[in-house]
Amino acid sequence: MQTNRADIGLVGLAVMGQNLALNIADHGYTIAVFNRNPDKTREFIACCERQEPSSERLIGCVDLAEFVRSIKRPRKIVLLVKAGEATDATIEHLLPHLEAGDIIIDGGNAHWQDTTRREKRLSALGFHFIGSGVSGGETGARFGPSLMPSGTFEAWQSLEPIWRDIAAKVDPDTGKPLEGAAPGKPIQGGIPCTAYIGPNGAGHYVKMVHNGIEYIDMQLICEAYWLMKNLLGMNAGEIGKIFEEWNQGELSSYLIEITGDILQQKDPEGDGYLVDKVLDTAGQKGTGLWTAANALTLAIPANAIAEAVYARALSALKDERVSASQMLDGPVVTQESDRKALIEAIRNALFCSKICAYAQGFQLMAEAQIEYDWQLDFGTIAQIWQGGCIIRAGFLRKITEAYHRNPGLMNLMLDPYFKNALHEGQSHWRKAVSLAVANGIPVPAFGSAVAYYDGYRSAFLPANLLQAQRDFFGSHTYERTDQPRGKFFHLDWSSSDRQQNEV
Ligand code: NBP
Repeated sequence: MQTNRADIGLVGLAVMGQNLALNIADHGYTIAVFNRNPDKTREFIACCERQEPSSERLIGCVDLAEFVRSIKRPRKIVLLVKAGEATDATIEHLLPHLEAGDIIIDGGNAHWQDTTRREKRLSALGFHFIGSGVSGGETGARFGPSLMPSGTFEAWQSLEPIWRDIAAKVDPDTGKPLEGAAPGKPIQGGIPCTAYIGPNGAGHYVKMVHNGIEYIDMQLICEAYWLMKNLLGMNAGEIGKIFEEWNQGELSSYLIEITGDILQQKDPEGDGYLVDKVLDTAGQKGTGLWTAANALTLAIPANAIAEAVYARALSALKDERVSASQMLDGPVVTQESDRKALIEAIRNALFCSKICAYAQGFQLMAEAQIEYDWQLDFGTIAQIWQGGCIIRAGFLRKITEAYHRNPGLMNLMLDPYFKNALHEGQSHWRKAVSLAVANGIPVPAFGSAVAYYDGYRSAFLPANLLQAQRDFFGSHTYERTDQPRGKFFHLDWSSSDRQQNEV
């Protein structure tokens, strides 16, 4: 084995690691690969030698010391192992073999606080640690993922050429993902969907918010489908065609595109459409939950994102729902006669709700950067998401433009483009939500998005009463509308003289 030959190393040869290694090799880099179970390494190398044009740039290692020695210094070692304990275990095994200045890059779905903890520990030992969100699943890893790296800027500069090469690319003129990559034939040119996000856990934080947005994007699409099915009696194939049409307009996105395909898929094992036979219980891996929990911690109203997590939880209560459906009554569903008008109302409900959901995600990141001492570039983050990842959409280019117009934008809904869209779409949006409620069709994400919009645009909310209640039972004090902010009062609500005191 010739030492110091590989440009980069990678540990973890499951689906993501194998595909990312091949992507890196396709871009002309020599890469050493290692897996805990050596048989996987041997199988991977043997398989690549049979069918991969870039296989000569792969160095399979079954010994960890030999793997580390094979990499040029300062070493760059990508981890794509199961997130959590496996990542810590892999780092511990690697440490005795590393030298000062070497860089570990965790591409797993780590919780951002774990990344911050690991970065702190490794930098104290003289190593660099980059946490890089990787989005796009297996195909993204192979032909261009969206990459969200953070750590020291020095370490990023060392990794940057490779990360920019392997990332998804978008057309600089249209913002559309450049497609057509094949084994040994990567995309040339275009804007790479990666950029330095910030220090310590910032990259994994942004990846977490991406996943939270992915949850709500998917839930909103499901609610649009459910309304067309229940209020218009359309079958899956017909609804799939509507999604195909929507994919030509402002809703154009990967998720709308695959929804059109999914809905038109016939059941390969019988009559009708496959989606009608898929059991209505959705799983989750936790990143949506992390986003919602962090929003609660930071007191940011990301209610639509949280609703998407709850919607999956409710879907999982299948047996309870089946029982309850026999016991709890609701209204009789009245089908709408004006199909064209309702479809347009649902399209607007989807678009307006999507604006609110993204506004919530970006507002959460805006608060996080203050709380965790980062400086996030929101226009760039939206650009990184334009290609490679699951939420890729034309819509994200509008977000990039909004933050370029006004880097200090307080809320996405206040940008002229999005404000206009909300103003134009809101009567349809309200109609769709009202019809859903009147007919007993659950639309938690549409409903919470419209409540967010109405709450955010309200100069007054009933929190006056709420704060008075808090003062009544807990002496929590209140401010007065006719006094300057910061002056607090308390009333002894239950005593006979009810004196108000400034506190
Ligand atoms: P998995 O998440 O299924 O992890 C399997 C890999 O982890 C194998 O290489 C396995 O080695 C290794 N591993 C385990 Br398990 N425990 C280990 C330990 N204690 N020490 C060393 N290695 C250990 O693989 P994946 O689906 O390819 O995902 C890899 C990472 O990328 C994960 O963090 C995942 O969350 C993230 N991610 C996945 C996707 C996706 O679409 N799948 C997308 C984006 C990010 P072994 O072969 O010896 O058991």
